[in-house]
Amino acid sequence: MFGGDVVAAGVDANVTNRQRMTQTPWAVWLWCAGMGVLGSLTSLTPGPYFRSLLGICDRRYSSVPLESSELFSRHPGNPILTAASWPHTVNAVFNPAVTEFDGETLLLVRVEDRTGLSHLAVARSADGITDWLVEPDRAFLPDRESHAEAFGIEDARITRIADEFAIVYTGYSTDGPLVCLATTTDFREYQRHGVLFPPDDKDAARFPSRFGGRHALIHRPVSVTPSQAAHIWISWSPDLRHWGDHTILLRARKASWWDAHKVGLCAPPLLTADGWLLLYHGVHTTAAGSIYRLGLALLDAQQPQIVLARSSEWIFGPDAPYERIGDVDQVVFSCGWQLLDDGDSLRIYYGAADTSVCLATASLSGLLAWLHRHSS
Ligand code: BMA
Repeated sequence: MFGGDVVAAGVDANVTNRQRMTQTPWAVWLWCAGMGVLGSLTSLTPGPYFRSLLGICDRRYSSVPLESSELFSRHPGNPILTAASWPHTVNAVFNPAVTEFDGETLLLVRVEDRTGLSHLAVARSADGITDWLVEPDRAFLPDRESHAEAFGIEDARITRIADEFAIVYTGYSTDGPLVCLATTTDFREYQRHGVLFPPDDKDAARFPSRFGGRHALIHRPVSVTPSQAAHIWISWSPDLRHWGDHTILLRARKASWWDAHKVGLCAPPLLTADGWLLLYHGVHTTAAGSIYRLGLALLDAQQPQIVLARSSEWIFGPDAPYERIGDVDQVVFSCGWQLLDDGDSLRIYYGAADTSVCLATASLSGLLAWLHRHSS
């Protein structure tokens, strides 16, 4: 029912060449705890600069509303993958898609090399957290001779349908970003199915099931009139080639809202008892640049063009130093989540500051309860 987003776990089988994640040294945590005690006793807390470096130790400087901040737990080993995890020189690794493959967690990571162009690389882990095996020979590389992928491929979303994995990704064409589809069964051979939507369009994913025999795709075209409106749309197809009944699902809000400038789908829709849960990103533009944060929406299970709920507040935003500072500051951007066997534990894999791969966990029932209370 949940398509490719189910279940981690499984036992590792003689995996070599593991790229190990960087753990926060225990001494740092001890130091944070010590400074907290010392600070409350003597008011000699570290200044704001050190607090920002140690952002996870001091919630007073968090920009995330307290209640929302409690929904997600950042993994203490974040970032779980960095450019240094790769066996060859790359600039940044971020915005991974996720699925379960061969009993392991498989990430299709956006890798930006030192040309500036991106491709999608496979990283696998038995527990989905540590001991990642990066496999460059399984990478999905852009067809640089084609119009659609001339400047690389980016930001995949994976939907498992039976034994096949549908990969919807952004092709960076000579005329801007567009939506492409590929499939694979082994993450070694990739079959391209061409361009689904022309530029500018991205942030797309398939549903794992059909509706009345038709396929549905969520995507994010950008229109130039009356302004740069970047809303989330849903479109329909009998055959994955011919698309119609295009409808706006979620509009970017206006003015000072957290999701005023652009919105776009994050992970593929997740079927819950209450409907399809959407994780989406919203962009707020400030004098200092854009801030990318995450919010939730809920679609009707049978008629996903009907929006049942949409979060008024963001639920996850840049806070930790690795999210605030990087190649693109102030960005959390997710392309995949994974529901574990217990049916409630969610893992959200995300790119931090367009630089590294991170992990946060949440309770599905907690997210749904929060969404029902904070729907606008
Ligand atoms: C979006 C996408 C993402 C990127 C984000 C922040 O438009 O291109 O890949 O993470 O911007 O730079």
